[in-house]
Formats: sequence, structure tokens, C-alpha cells
Amino acid sequence: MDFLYTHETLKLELPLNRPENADFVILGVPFDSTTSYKPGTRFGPTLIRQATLNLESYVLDYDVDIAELNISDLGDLSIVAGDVKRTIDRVEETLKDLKHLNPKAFPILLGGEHSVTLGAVKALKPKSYIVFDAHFDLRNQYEGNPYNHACVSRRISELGIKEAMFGIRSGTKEEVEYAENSDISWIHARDYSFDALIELVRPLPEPIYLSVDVDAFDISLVPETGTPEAGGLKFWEVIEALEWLVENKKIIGFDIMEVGGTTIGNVTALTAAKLLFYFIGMKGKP
Ligand SMILES: [Mn+2]
Repeated sequence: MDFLYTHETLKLELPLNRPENADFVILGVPFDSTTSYKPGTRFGPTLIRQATLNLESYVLDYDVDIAELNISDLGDLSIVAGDVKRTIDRVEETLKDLKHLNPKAFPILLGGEHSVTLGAVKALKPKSYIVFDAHFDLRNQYEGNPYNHACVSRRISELGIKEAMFGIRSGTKEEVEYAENSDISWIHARDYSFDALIELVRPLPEPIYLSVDVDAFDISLVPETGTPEAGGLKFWEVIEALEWLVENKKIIGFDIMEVGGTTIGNVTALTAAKLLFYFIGMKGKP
């Protein structure tokens, strides 16, 4: 089967399988359109794949070689430049096609501005959405656009999906009030702890979609992202949280978003690539 809206680009440095046989299927979404501060997330998927050249496929912590797992890379979505809504629709359609082709495939998106996560959520229909992010993204609209990256969590919440947010350290008074009124739980990056995370995520209904906007990390780990914010989470804090979630909750999709920059080997892409290999390792370990 051909996917209508994808094209091949730089591949992961792993032996790859066909999507119909794969346990993990990767889709790049090289999109930035509503990015409001630093452009460049359109290069995110390529930068992440290239940064995997620097990594060992053997993930030390889990004693698993992800080169032995069934991974497929669909390449990149053919985005509609300047049209976030149609690009979101293409993400949704492509992931629906994928689940039709291979219901056991676990999709992983590499982005790309965060707005397109909405397409993945609409395709996969989780009951909860857990996001690591510096920002609430709970605006009703931003710069006149309800599909702006600053609105993605709001659109997801309006689908009746429960939300929990970690790493938050930037938002408006209206967003805080919306979170309060909509039963959205969140922890300020400053107050983050593993125990606090468990308390918020334990009661969430399953299945769950997991999203990492890389700006959740401390800015030193992700200087090349759309809207960097000082004072974020440590790499191992996020890994530890993901390990617990993968172990204890039914997760049906994952993404790593908002990787930007224009330079091969940039710090943000190296952080994202390491996160990708760890996630596949923890999810795929026997
Ligand atoms: Mn963000």
C-alpha cells in the first residue's frame, strides 16, 4: 500500500521493515507555519533522523538493541505549506490508513510544530492526553487561528479527552482559568517531581496519547525550538516518567515535537534523537 501523503526522506540509521509488519511506525511532519518566535521546526524530522547517526542502537539501560525491533519509517508527511488545518487533516488520514493497514502498529510522530499533534489524536482517539510542554497551549485562538500551535491542547480538550501537563512554566491567566474549569491537571516545572506526576496520571482513563514538546526540557537541552523557555525539566526526569507510563498505562501513540534549527547535529536534535531511541527501547524491550 502507498500512503497518499508521504514521501521518503533521510531514514533512521536502523534496519527498517515495511509498515505492514512493523511494531513501531515513524512519521515525520516537517511543518512550521504558525511557529511564532523561532522558525525551523520544518527541519525537525530530518535533524532528528540525522542525529540518530550519533547513537548506539543498543540502549544501555534496558539491555535492548532497537536495531532488532520491528521499526518502519514512513518518511515525511507531504505537508500543505502555510495551511495548518489541511496538514492536521493529512496527519489524521495517514495515521488512519496506517492503523487500517496494520492495527498493531505503534505510531511515533517526529515534528514539526505542535499543532499537528491534533491530527494524531483525532486518528487514534485516546481517552487521555499526557503532554510534556513549557506551555499550556490552551488558547482558544492565536493570531486569529484556532489551529495555531498555541491552541493544540485546547482543541484536544474540546474532544472530551482528559489532559495532564508537565513542565509548564508559561501561560496566560485565561489559560490557567481554562485548565481549572476544564479539570486539566498540570504541574509547574519548578514543582515537578516523579511522585507528583504519578499522582496526576494514575487516575487518567486509558488508552493514552503521549506528547513531548521538547521545550518542556531545560532550555540548555533544546536551544533550537520554536518557543524556548528557561527553567525546564531534566532529561532523566522525562525518561523516568515515560518509563513508568509505558510500564503501567496503555499508551497508543507518541510524538516528539517542536525540534528546530537549521544545523546538522544541533543540541535539540541530539536530545530528541536520544529520547526517541530510549522510548523505542523501553516500549520494545521484551
Ligand atoms: Mn511548548
